[in-house]
Amino acid sequence: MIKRVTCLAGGIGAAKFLQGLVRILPQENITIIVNTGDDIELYGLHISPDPDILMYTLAGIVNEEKGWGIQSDTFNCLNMFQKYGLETWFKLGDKDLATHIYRTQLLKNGFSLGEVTQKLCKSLGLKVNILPMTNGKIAPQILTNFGKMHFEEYLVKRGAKDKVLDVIFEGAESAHPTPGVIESIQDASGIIVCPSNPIVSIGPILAVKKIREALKETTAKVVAISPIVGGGTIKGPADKLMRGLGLKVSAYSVALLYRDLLDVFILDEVDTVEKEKIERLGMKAIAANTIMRSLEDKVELARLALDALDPTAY
Ligand code: FO1
Repeated sequence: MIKRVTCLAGGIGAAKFLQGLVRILPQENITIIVNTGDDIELYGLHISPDPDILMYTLAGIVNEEKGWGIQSDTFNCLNMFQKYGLETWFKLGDKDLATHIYRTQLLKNGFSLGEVTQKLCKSLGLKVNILPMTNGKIAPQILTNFGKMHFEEYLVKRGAKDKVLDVIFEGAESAHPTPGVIESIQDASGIIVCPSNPIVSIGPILAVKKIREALKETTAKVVAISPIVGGGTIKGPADKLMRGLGLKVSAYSVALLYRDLLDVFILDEVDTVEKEKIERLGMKAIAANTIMRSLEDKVELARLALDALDPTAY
């Protein structure tokens, strides 16, 4: 069995998958390179949606219904902001705000985003190694018929209703991987690309040149799980973004985006017809249930990914 894995992750889809993975592997053996492209500054605070979604989920405190935020949180601070006439479209709960205040304070005191994330994880009792993809800034800008905007503005403030024309990765050229990221790819016995948005979650991670290079060079097997099922998304705007970029919304399109990196691609059983076409891209394709409704589904999918990474398995 695979011993040490490194995962590439966005928010909600990845968090569900990782809930299964931590039931199989010791947390200490898992490194997660997480997207920080959704990071946003609001009220002078540094918000890191994807790292927080992973942290809260794995710590068992996430609002399960939404997939983000903290369970039973209150919104007193946000209500007060509203009284002061501030914009409150991004729903930050009181407990969640504590994370952002502490993160911002640590960043101000000279800690890097990677160090801050480590501190937060430790305080929440986590032993997984969550590494922001970069300590720098890569903010994908969504170019729409309404203008260019931050991803959260496109998704939350404007409800993903604008026509997407392009996605621009500002800052990607000059971004460096967070210390430990490249080593985690080189030392892993297998790499998993979680079922996350390929454009704005995995896209920004792969836009960091050295990360993409390390993934190409690693001798460990790389498996990806399709976030696209039956020509649509389970959650989030991946379909709209893919369409905006001129891509067909299919598991095949996701495999095509990752083709230079992958050994194995897991697609949903409803998309079995795409299997052969995907294998012609030069990777093994496995059709299985990828919808994670229960904990058993999550564990089963994680086990399938681990088995697919095991070089002794085939
Ligand atoms: N998503 C929403 O749809 N509405 C929100 O108001 C919202 C607030 C929020 C606050 C903290 C956080 O960590 C995540 C939050 N999200 C919210 C989720 C987030 O917008 C996206 O799902 C991720 O950025 C995509 O992975």
